[in-house]
Amino acid sequence: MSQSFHAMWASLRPLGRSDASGGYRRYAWTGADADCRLWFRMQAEARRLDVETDRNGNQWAWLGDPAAGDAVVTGSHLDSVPDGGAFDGPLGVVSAFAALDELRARGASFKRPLAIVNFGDEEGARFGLACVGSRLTSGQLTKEKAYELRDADGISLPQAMEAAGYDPDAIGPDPERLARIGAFVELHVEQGRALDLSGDSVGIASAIWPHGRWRFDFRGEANHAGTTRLVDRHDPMLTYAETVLAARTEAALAGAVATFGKVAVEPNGVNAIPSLVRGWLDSRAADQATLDTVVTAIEKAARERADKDGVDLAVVRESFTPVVEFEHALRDEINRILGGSVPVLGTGAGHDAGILSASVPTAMLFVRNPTGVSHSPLEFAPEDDCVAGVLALADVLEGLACH
Ligand code: HGY
Ligand code: MN
Ligand code: MN
Repeated sequence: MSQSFHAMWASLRPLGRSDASGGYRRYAWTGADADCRLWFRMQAEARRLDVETDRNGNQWAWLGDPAAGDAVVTGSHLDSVPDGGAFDGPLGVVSAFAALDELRARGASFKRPLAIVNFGDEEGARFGLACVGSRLTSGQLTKEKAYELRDADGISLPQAMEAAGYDPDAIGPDPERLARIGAFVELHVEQGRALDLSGDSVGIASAIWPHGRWRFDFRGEANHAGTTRLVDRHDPMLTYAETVLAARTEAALAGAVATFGKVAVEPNGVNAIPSLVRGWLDSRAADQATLDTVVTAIEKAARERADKDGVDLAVVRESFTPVVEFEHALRDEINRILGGSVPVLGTGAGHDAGILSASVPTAMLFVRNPTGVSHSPLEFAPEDDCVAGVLALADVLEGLACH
């Protein structure tokens, strides 16, 4: 099995990789995305799996008849954040194929259909909304709302899908497909250091923190950077800067996290006071009340500073995922299959499993990430931990689908 893991890792590695940063730029409905989709199809066909792409662009590779129902599904996503790492998403997809190879080597016989899935647009790097593929399929994102999504160049999601050869008119909920799933298990690199600290290769997810993305539009007054007196300025960059600092203060006070990781400035000239500064806030907390408190406090600080600067502020929530508590029965069954002493840990990272958990029994396996670094070219998981993850996933799939 580790041979097939290596071979898949090597063939996937160059797709969508930036030579400049060493990170990945696999954005929804782009050429890199198409390359990854072709890679997925080739891996599935090489294993004699029936491959299909659903109405929302998610890819499914089936062993057995989906119509039989009660399928065990595993997989993750292949898209990335800008300059993301190699493991976030792909480790779950590669491990799924490698786990199937392992089960075939063991001579396992499947009593339930098995599927390996590649969910489209999990990171929302291009259109700003996380988990578009799984949200559409589970009915958590309507076709109307999906049609409103635009990328930085003003291209809409349906336009991008059409340009990639997909029919955007078909998108929408897929309850029949979800009804055929008995359990979904997503393996993912840990985006934290809990397993490194506990000394374990593999862990099981307990919950996902509630988290969201808010766009702050700070609208000021464009003017000359060299001739406009300071007292006469309505400079949105100052308001933005104050808001970024307030975000850190409020998150620290609440034991939450808040990040302004993306900013867009108009007209973005060195010698021009901006007319508009757009900042995107990502905030997460262990519970909803804390998250609400933090975001409310950040917005309050932003408005107070906006008043002082004579700047207009509009805040738009662009993405939101409520707290996810993974189903205990499946979680505990997986722990039993894996020997009963696997650490169970929460995470602040969102996943398709979190979205699907509202519709089907869902669980997650985490693989140790010694630095905890993610959403960075430096993201890394040691080979022996990756192999341990594949073997654990194979045990889980065997326990769920072969007995
Ligand atoms: O942002 C997240 O938590 C995930 O990586 N999409
Ligand atoms: Mn991610
Ligand atoms: Mn991910």
